[in-house]
Amino acid sequence: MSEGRATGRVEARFVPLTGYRPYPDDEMLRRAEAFRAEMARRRTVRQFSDRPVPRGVIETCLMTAGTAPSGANLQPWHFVVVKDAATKRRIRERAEVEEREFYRHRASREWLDALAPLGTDERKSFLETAPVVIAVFVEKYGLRADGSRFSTYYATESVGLATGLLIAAVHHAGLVSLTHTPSPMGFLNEVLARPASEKPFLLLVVGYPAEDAAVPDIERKPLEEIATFR
Ligand code: IYR
Repeated sequence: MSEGRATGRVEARFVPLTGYRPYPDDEMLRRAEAFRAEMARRRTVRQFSDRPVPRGVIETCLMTAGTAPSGANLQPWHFVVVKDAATKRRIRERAEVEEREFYRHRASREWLDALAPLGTDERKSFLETAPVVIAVFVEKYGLRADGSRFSTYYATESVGLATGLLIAAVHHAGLVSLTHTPSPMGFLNEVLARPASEKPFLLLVVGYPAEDAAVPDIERKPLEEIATFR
């Protein structure tokens, strides 16, 4: 008898790994390089066109995000896709209140110095101009239909991974994005009617770049600086 504790434990079930595709070394290297080059073209953009984006593209990119690995496969993420002008305006208004505080009082001199090369400030007009603002939430704990709670694990890490895939998917599809983290952003629960079990993670602003979009002249660290081999 090995019933274990009375947890209602579900047995692991396995299926063959049918999705894996092996490549010869030279092809692997070509693929790795092609993907590196594709991702290296991605830039965070702060000036958006108001041109609408196809709904199916956003839906498909969200499904890509949903393929991320997660703690105990609990997939502790929720994405609210905001296109409605009035809701975007409310998010902008609330975000700018916090950002004004941040830039004028809360941020340390060191923090403002670190941000200086990016040219950011308290004005967040992109929250209204861009056609889509995706609010990403972390399920700090799960809620069953009867209102009882269950634990999630590595929830923040999991949502970080999903958001990375979302950013890559949006770029790959031919759109640009901006990760925006108004601080604090608890107001998003109120504006978007999300439960207290969910904590805002970030806003991903998505759309086409404005005609005259410009990006900071900054560089990525070389491999030797970001990796150690031993
Ligand atoms: N949340 C502010 C400040 C800000 C902070 C970091 I760290 C950035 O990389 C960029 C901005 C804002 O969004 O402007």
